[in-house]
Amino acid sequence: PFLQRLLTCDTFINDNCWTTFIDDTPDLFRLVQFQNRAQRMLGYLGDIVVNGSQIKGQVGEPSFKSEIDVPVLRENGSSKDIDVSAPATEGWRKIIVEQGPEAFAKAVRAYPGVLITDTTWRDAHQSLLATRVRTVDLLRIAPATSHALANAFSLECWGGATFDVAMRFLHEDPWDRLAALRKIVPNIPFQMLLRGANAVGYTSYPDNVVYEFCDKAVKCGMDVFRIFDSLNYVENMKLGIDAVKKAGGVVEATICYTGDVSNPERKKYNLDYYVDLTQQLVNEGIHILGIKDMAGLLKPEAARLLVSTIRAKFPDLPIHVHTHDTAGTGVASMMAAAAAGADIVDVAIDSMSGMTSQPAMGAIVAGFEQTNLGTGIRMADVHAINSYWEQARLLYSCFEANVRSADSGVYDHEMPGGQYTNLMFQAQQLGLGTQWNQIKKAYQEANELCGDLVKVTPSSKVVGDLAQFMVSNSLSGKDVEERASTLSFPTSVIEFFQGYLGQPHGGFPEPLRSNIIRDQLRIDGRPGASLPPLDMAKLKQELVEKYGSTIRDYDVISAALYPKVFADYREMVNQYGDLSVLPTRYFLSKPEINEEFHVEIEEGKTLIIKLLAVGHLNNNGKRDVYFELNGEARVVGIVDRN
Ligand code: 3PY
Ligand code: ZN
Repeated sequence: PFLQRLLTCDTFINDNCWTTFIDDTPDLFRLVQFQNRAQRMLGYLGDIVVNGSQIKGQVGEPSFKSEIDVPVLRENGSSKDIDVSAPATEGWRKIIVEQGPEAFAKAVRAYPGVLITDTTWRDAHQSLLATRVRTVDLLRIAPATSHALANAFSLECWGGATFDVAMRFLHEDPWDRLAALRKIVPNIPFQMLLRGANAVGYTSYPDNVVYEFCDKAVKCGMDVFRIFDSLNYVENMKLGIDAVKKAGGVVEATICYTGDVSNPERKKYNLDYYVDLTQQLVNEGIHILGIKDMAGLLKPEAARLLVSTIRAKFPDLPIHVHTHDTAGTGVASMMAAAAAGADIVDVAIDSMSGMTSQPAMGAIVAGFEQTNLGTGIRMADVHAINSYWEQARLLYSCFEANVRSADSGVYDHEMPGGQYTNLMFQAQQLGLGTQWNQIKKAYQEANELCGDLVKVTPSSKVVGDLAQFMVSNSLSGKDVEERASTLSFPTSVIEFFQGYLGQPHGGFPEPLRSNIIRDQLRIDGRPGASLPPLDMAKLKQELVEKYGSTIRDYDVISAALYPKVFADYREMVNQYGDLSVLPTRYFLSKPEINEEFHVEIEEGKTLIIKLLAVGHLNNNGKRDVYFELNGEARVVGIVDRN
């Protein structure tokens, strides 16, 4: 009975007598801990059985119901399997580790072909599947990827929305993801998206938080930082650039592309604007220039003009181009960019590519074969890796936004790829789904009202919120202008006009700005400059008091960036344990009765679980859910919230 009490009572673990009990009986302690973790996991599974998945954004269940087959790679021209049990030894990361970022940039620039970045592990699923791909599914394909993409410039695997979504919706730790992937893929550089002074958040943070974040990201295994600002406001970017440099990372400072440089009528964001911006970034001592076409507006001719102009002025600067395939021009634009002198282009594995995601890896790799711009990637390997992602995409089908075709209307509304699917989903949630066309039109009008902005997280949210506000309240652009001083605008819109994101190119439109912010604060410089440093030591102490001595410096950064999200995440861990190890199918949907499945909770420790039965609703509003766990019967009482 004593042991039984221990098994079912989490809080008892904090009692002092428990500590001596641990010392006296270590084997029993490990057993109890194991049982405890197992019981908590059954709590999560029982909840799904009774109440269904609570993961935000999920509609229905995964349409893939079996184990994903992990592909086998074969040696060139033979049927011999490549052994992927150990990582590949060749790869571009060696140069970063052995010689540093400058030598790496030089070697990349000197490479005769074109290199690829695979975005499958970050932007592709952010743009197609609401960023919901879990660590466990990345880890399974990581060993083969280390070999198949050994000549890739980088794997984009972190940053952007992945950081908060991991904790907020997937209940897993973003740092653990990075470290685990790094262990399996030591040879290919890892790349992340850093939102300048906003780090991986949506607002400016105190400078010391950005420095700490970058330092820890490098220590955890990050190599290349694509640093941008949502208004191309260089003051915000300088902070990110300096932080990455101090941390020892590769600085890929990035200009966000909007407008159309191939159209002489579009004057605000013309070639001069981008060349001037590049010069300002080069002055900061960057390693690589990123061109971030977040909405897919870079038509092939525009790509040719932009890249060849920058190439001519900055012959030694490696250029890396990112696009989204929303209109369907992605492959053509990336090939035009490479022909004009870009060194690296972004692609996603075929089954995670196209539409709001990046152009298809297979199309681009094949497109460059037999040219002098080969990628060093074998088509057979692309196909092998793709077979995994074809299945994985079905596993995450319940997060599909159901974008089914290209949309060249993007040249008018200019929505970034990630936001396109997101807004479409939100429009449906708000009951505005039938008015999707109106939202797109309103988005265009909202952008014009804001003065024609660079639109990317978080400035894209401002335009999106304003567009939704206009549609919900049946307001035209003219109505907004005329009634601005009396309307209750969304907070994001007010804060943008106050200057909380930074200064937009060409300034704020007046009198709209004054009418919207009225007598509230105006910020005229870098918004984060006035924020006092965050006392990280104090925060750590508070976290240790709350969660115990296992708090790491990484957790302190998570809590500094996302206090509420981190607290909620820890609460989930406290209740259910480490959910990241649960296979995705059972994380998102209940098992069938009598279906047996395995969960490896740590190396060498596997739970064999079977759902046996679900009981009647009892007087406490609970149901008993019966499982078999490693051959023994277990029951968990679950509140029925239906
Ligand atoms: C992000 O900031 O998450 C983006 O993907 C912007 O394109
Ligand atoms: Zn993108």
